[in-house]
Amino acid sequence: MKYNPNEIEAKWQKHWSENGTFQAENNSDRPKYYVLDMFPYPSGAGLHVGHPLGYIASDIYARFKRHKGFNVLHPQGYDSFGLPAEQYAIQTGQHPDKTTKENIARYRQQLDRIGFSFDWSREVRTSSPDYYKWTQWIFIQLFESWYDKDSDEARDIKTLIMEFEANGNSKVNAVCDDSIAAFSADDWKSYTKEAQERILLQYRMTFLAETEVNWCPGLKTVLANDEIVGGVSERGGHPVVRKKMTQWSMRISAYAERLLQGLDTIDWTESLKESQRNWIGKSVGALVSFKVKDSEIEQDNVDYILSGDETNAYKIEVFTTRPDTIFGVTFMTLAPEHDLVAKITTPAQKQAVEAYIEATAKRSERERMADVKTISGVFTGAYAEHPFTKEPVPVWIGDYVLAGYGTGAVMAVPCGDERDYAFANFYKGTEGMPEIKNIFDQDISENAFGAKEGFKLVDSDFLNGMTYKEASAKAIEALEEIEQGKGKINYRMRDAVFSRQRYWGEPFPVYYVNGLPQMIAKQHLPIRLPEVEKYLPTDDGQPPLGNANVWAWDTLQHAVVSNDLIDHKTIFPLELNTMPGWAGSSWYWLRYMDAHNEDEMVSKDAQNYWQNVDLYIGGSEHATGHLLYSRFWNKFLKDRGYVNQDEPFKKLINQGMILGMSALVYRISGTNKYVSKNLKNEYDTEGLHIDVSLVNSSDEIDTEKLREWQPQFNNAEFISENGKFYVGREVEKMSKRWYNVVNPDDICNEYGADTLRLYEMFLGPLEQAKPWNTGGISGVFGFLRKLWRLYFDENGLIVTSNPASAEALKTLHKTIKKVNDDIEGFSFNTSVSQFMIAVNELTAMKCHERSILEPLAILISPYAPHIAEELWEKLGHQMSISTAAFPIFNPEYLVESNKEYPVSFNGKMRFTLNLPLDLTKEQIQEIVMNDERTIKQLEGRTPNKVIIVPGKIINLVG
Ligand code: ANZ
Repeated sequence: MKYNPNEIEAKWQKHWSENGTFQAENNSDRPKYYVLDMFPYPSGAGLHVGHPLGYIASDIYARFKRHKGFNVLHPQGYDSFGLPAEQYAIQTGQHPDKTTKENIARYRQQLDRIGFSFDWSREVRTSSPDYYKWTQWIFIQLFESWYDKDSDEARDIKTLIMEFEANGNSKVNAVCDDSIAAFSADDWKSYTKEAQERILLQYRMTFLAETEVNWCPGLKTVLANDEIVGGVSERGGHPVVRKKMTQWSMRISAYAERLLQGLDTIDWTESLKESQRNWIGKSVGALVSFKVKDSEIEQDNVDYILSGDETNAYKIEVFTTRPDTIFGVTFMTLAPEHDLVAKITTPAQKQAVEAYIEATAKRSERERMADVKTISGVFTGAYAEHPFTKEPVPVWIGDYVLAGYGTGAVMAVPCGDERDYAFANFYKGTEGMPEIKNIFDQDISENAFGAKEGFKLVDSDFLNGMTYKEASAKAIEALEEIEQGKGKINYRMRDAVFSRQRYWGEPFPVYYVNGLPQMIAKQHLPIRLPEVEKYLPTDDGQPPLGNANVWAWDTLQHAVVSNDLIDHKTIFPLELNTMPGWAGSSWYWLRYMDAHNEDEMVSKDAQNYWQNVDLYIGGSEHATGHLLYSRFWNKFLKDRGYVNQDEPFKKLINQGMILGMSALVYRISGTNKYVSKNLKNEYDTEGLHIDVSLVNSSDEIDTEKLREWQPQFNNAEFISENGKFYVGREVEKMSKRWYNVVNPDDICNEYGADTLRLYEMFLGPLEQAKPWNTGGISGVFGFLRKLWRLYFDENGLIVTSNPASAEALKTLHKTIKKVNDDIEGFSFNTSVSQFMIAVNELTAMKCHERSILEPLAILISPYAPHIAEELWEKLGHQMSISTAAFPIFNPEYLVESNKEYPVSFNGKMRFTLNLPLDLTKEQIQEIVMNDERTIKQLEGRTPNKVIIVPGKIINLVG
């Protein structure tokens, strides 16, 4: 019987699907194990061999855990809202729902061919109304919540309203908008409903705010920071500018500290945790207030009055991580966008300041952060007052200060901060730039900045002689005393903008009454995406949903109705933005637990049983986007009692990228002549990518096929070497653009999915990036054929029930131990080598014993499940091999009973002798002396001495 992968694989894929073999149970006495993959975005290009790498690893682990007796949840679905489908729709007019469904069908076919043990009965699609109903519901929960800093959790907004009714807002310690005016209980009760709504909006976990956003004119949408790379949009590479817009935002900043602390409780790589820590960016320091000299505050600018201060002067508040350097303040710098700039600039400086502001508005925040070298700014003409010395401190504006960080203003200490130093030096000698104050007992040069442990303070009044830590604490104390400062922890992470000007995303369950947002009740969800004629924004700049004609909410019928009916009495306009790509992926792991529940996002029972994800495998590109947002929503849902675990993903592994092996032909510049690779240095050439499928395993191409491939080669001239034409190879990202994409379907057709799975693992350690090299694949295929031949010959099964030899048992148990340890340690590539060794050894032993070959099939089944099922069935089993227990390692079989002794004569090894280990020295000596080879070596002599170290050596001397 021959190994025929195509037949076997189709048979078992059908069997698994028809029998629901991998369906997880929500009620089980077995322990649970939840293995999750990052679900794919179903793009039009389909899968290439890089995509399934992580899925194969997680599938091996899931199958392994089933063998170990766990009830395994290993689901799959689609992250199916997103920009590419929308852009395709804009270009072709096809509804994104249609193309998305087609892409999903193709993905499903490709995934099925690889033999994954997914529980497809739980499939989710973020773009399906049954699913986004719950995304909308979560949004409503966020709207109905506020963050209480005292209990450090999100709470029902009703509790806040009760507090307002009882005590006003004076005792409320919330994460909320800045500068909310104080009000009493009586004030609150006297406010109109509308005024109350406006106040509440400043406290809600999701809120409408005029924010400065990254606006991408090319894509006509707002982008999140992590969607911008190098100042341009990640998709399409369009420029991004800053713009003020009213947007939905999420108060993720409320969770900054908990997101940071939670990292210590989960099993993720240090590098991943570090990127989250950096993103959250915790800074411990102080807020310090400086009064602006000779400034008279205007009546409507009460926000800027120092609390408890009667002087009526504007104040500049700064955030500093180095309060110890307060006596080193040489000047101050405000961000050009700072509200105070217009108020304090002197008439003489007005023109220069305005010109500068206009120039900087063109540069994006990203550019400004990255740009340490170009220092530029302008003096405002105003002076602040030093809180202790009362000396005047000139106030500048400069674009190295970011409006969105801290307070958007800094106290500039050139002796302690590199940028302040560069700035002071650049403007040295100009109006408003004093001499640099050095407050350290060391010389300051460009290389000596920062919190140097050894530095002591001088010229710093009550801080003299102290080091940085002591002085910081002392300075904060002193500032608190004069009510001009306090300790403050700052986080770099900003609240997350949640509105997108796109069509293909979740609609908000929101309508507007007098400009105030209202939520649609849960029982009327989902609010389905409306039909539109065009997927582009409207001509007057509204988002694409502005094109919809039926997009108004009838509060009596509880239905979406025609816009013509809007009367602002009972029928109101609906929100035109949609949710961002991360909305649907921030909770999908919960839905898999209870995918068909129509009444709840996930039932309590399902949550209690499945808890959270035990193992999550996916790409490292999601380190700060998806993985932070998911942790945020999970913590929020926990606060509100919908989930019971603090962290969604206990263990996380990033698979490395599989790179493509591009193929290049070399064209002589300015001609249509091409030269074989080794001749290219003789000419001035340029490399052109060609399709890797045209190249054979020796890097040779058939030039006739190349001519047919693309018209530019039709009439080309090829200069070959020795009648052969070779291409160059380069390792690059796998991409259609480089024609280096390998389709898993092709590998499955030629060798089968089991070979593909083994080979992807065999390429190298899971977490490393590695090039795809089709060359090695036939070796893996050969291995599977060899495995097959342990069980079958031409006539059929050759498995015997004879007892196994000690050697065969040793090979088996070595393999059990290795594979078990490898899978537990996620070292899948080394298991594949062990399988090859084992099969070679067993073949050499001619081992066909059932007691060896049955456990061997189980060992291999997580990696090559189809062949394993077939062997298992042919061995006479009725149940799927996935129900078989993982073989148990018995160390006794590894204990050596014999030793291959080296036998030496005067120190020279002449032959070896295999003897049982339990012989005495005397017994060994007797056997050695009687061995024919010894007699021959001694030629009749008697050795002076026979040295025997049992278990080690035999040496005859003399
Ligand atoms: C005085 C000082 C003296 C500072 C010194 C540093 C060294 P991190 O760690 O990133 O939080 N800063 C504050 N707000 C800023 C803004 N909006 N744009 C640019 N820079 C800003 O850094 C905090 C430090 O960065 C603050 O401490 C402030 O400069 C500056 F020897 O204040 B420091």
